[in-house]
Order: sequence, then C-alpha cells, then structure tokens
Amino acid sequence: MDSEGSTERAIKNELYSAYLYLSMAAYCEGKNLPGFAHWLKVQAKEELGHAMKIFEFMVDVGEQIILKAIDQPPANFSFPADIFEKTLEHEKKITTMINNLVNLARQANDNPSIVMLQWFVNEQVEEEKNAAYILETLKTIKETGPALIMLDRELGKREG
Ligand code: OFO
Repeated sequence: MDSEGSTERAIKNELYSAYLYLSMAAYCEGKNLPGFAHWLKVQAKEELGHAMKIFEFMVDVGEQIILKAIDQPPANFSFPADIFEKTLEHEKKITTMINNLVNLARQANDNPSIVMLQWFVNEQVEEEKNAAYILETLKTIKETGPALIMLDRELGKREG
C-alpha cells in the first residue's frame, strides 16, 4: 500500500491524535474536571493502539518503517465545547486520511491493506459519533452548572 510513506504518515497521524488528546487531558486536569481528563486519556491510549496496529501490519507485510516527526499539539482551549469541536474536526481529518489510504490500496490491488483498513473505516464511524455526542451534549447543557459536573462524572466512567 505504501505510496511515498503514506503508512508512516498514518502512524504519525495516530500518534499525533494521542498527543492531541493527552494535551486536552492536561488542560482538563488544570480545570479540575477529572472526568473529562479521564475520557481524553483513555482516548489517547486508544490512539497509541491505532498507531501500533498500523506499525505491526507493516512489520507483518515486510514494509520498511521510517517514522516521521510528530507536531506539537495546541495547549490552550476554550473549554469545554472547543475541545470537542476540535476533536470532531480532527477525527474528520483522520477519516479522510483513512479513506485516501483505502483508495490507494484499491488502486494497487493490495488486498491485505484493504482488509486491515476496514477496521479503521469502522473505527472512524465510532470516533466521529463519540465526539459528536459529547459536543451536542455540551451545547445542550450550555457548558455550566450541575449538568456539566454530571457529564464530567459520566465521562469519568469510560473504560479503557
Ligand atoms: Fe485513531 O482514531 Fe482517532 O484519531
């Protein structure tokens, strides 16, 4: 599948996702919202898992891996809707990247990559759904008061 390092870019993008969500978690810790921070830390771990899934696939198919530099994520947010607006926006970009990889794999008749990428296609549906759900909930509760604390507690129960 690899065309001009596209799979290495995919690894980098997943690692950047982890870095971005960890930065958001750090911000929420600073705002005394441990539930939001917990949810984002679980998300960051999931992203590391995504990067490793691509890494291990490349090892299995014998592709050479040359890792790329990871950008610095933003550190300041207009909590809380801003965080989930940025999350949804970011996940949409990742979805586009995955779809581009699927197209490349199809053009190359690369069946192992097509099958591997199907997992990511499904995962991106889930990723966008989760971010949109939290964003819409935040808009509904207007980001203040007891409802925000309740949402914080709900997010704090995420398993991972
Ligand atoms: Fe890896 O799914 Fe989010 O970015």
